Amino acid sequence: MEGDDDMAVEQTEHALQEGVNPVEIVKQAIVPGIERTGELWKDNVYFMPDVVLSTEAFKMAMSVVEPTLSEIETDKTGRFVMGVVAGDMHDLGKSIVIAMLTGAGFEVIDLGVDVPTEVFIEKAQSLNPDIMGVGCYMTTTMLELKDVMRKLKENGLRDKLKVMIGGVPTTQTFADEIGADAWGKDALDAAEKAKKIMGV
Ligand code: B12
Repeated sequence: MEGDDDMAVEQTEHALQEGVNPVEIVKQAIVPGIERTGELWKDNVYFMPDVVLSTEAFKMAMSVVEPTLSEIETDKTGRFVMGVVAGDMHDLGKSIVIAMLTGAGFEVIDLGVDVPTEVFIEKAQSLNPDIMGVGCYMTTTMLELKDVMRKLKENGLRDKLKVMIGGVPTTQTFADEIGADAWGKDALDAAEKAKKIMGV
């Protein structure tokens, strides 16, 4: 939370060496850490540089635990392709959602940030995901979500996958308006709804 990435790596390695279940490390330490950062940001205790430092520590800790997560998750819940809309570089929310989905047993393919609509379409075709997650973090990039939905339909892909959306300016009402299958309030909500979609 305090952005000490060396310590984040050391503590994660230490927990793994001690035999702590990697899913529990994500659920009980790494995710709560970044969620607390989000709360401190909301309460005006943390400023943007603090948030950026916390993210770096979050990512470093995740990089230690991720290889072990994919080793133990042999029985996948489903395939989830995730990306952030064009023009939007925010990736903290996406990283947390990916961590939670991985913990829930999904095979997650991360398309990254600033993803053009065409790439979402191309990946929907080539990767054949069960669910496509689209993140959007600014009011100025919300129209891109509509564009992704429209192009999925135009390319005959809409009935082949479920679409989940999320990010600060999005709401359930907006999700309904653009015809998304689900909206995730936070990472936990996202993982629960994704599991529900898969019937788990
Ligand atoms: C950190 C941050 C940054 C960092 C990003 C670092 C990074 N690696 O991501 C930096 C400093 C780089 C940054 C840059 C900018 N930012 Co900024 N940023 C933020 C800030 C403070 C926090 C966002 C965040 O990470 N929150 C914490 C995460 C954990 O929460 P979350 O994103 O909501 O995600 C949760 C849920 O939404 C959900 N979820 C998220 N994604 C998904 C996806 C799916 C599919 C589902 C189901 C659920 C889900 O689960 C997540 C976990 O619980 C917000 C303020 C705010 N209150 O949000 C502004 C904010 C988003 N930024 C803003 C702006 C304007 C910018 C800049 C344009 C600033 C500038 N002038 O340069 C640039 C944009 C660059 C670009 N093109 O994208 C504005 C957007 C305003 C608007 N129009 O809507 C905000 C709202 C700040 C403000 N009040 O003005 N930013």
